Amino acid sequence: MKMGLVGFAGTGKSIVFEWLTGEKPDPSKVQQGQTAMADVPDERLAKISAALKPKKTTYTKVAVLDTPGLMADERKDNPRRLGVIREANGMVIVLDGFSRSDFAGQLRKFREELLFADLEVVSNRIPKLEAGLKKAKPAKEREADEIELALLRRIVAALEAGTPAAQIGLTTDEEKSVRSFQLLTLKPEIAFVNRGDSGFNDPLPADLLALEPHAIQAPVKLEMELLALGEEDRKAFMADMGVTSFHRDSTIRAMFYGVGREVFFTTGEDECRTWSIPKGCEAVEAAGCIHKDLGEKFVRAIVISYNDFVSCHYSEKEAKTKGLARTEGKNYVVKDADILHILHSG
Ligand SMILES: Nc1nc2c(ncn2[C@@H]2O[C@H](COP(=O)(O)OP(=O)(O)OP(=O)(O)O)[C@@H](O)[C@H]2O)c(=O)[nH]1
Ligand SMILES: [Mg+2]
Repeated sequence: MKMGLVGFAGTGKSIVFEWLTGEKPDPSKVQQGQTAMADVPDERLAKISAALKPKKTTYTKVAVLDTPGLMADERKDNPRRLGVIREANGMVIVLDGFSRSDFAGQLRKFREELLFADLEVVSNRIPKLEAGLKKAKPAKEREADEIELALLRRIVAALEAGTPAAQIGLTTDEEKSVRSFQLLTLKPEIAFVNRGDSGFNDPLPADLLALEPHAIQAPVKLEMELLALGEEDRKAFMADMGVTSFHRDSTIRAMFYGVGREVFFTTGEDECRTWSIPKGCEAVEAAGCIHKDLGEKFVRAIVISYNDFVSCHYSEKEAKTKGLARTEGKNYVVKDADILHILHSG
């Protein structure tokens, strides 16, 4: 799962990257984008591990991608800069909240760049299809090209009217047929306000939340400076600055859940861990996330919901005795935080 940090130049993407991953991006590699991993924190797994004391505790990770900033005036080069993000599953739009207060305006302007970049990719393809249709070709191919052309024209019209591809109502088949474009306006996004040393306890303005209800904020630079201090100094400065909590963990979780991922747990003496799955996935697919073989040789799953596991003192045995460990088949839809024990053949 890869999340791109995107935004106009100087909004603090690289600082956010370091805050989230603990790694400093190399300034000489800005143009091609840089990736580092971050654990997705999970208090529930921390509690499971505290109780079961496995040899190892493993959190699922997200890959965080730092990208080159866009130019607000020299727009021509922006689609190329955005090319770095095409392979990401979603994006975090970083807004300057330390030297500016027009968050909604910044977000609106950035989204225009996404529309513009998608428009360029899709409209480049149209003349090629049109030219191809003028030549003789088998009826089946012609029909497929005509369908694609109509779809692309529909997308172009929508983008030109300011509608992101995600809001056109594409069918699953249509989405498949435009997958190779890796449209930016089809990707899930959240807005992140990178606050300065003040204002970070204020609620986000309503005009921003109207555009992006899941927008989040944190004073990134300040939090990094505080985290670098010794405990006593940190406490004193936190009280001084009005910082009551740190936002790194909740930000990574918002990024993870914001693109439609969830987790399930596996537990054991050797290892307890979280596994990343798409929301609504079936047990057999979840098993395949652990290991391809486990998906192929899936027989059934023993499922305990997290709350039941807690009430059973983190014991599968106790859950079984109390009838709280369900036996589920391939098509069981896994819920966030289910504890799964996959039984397999061979
Ligand atoms: N005061 C203040 N300055 C910040 C904050 N975040 C970033 N900056 C400053 O903004 C400038 C740009 O930060 P970067 O993290 O390099 O921004 P960027 O978005 O990666 O920039 P590009 O890669 O050029 O697009 C630096 O001089 C930072 O010190 C903040 O929270 N407070
Ligand atoms: Mg940068």
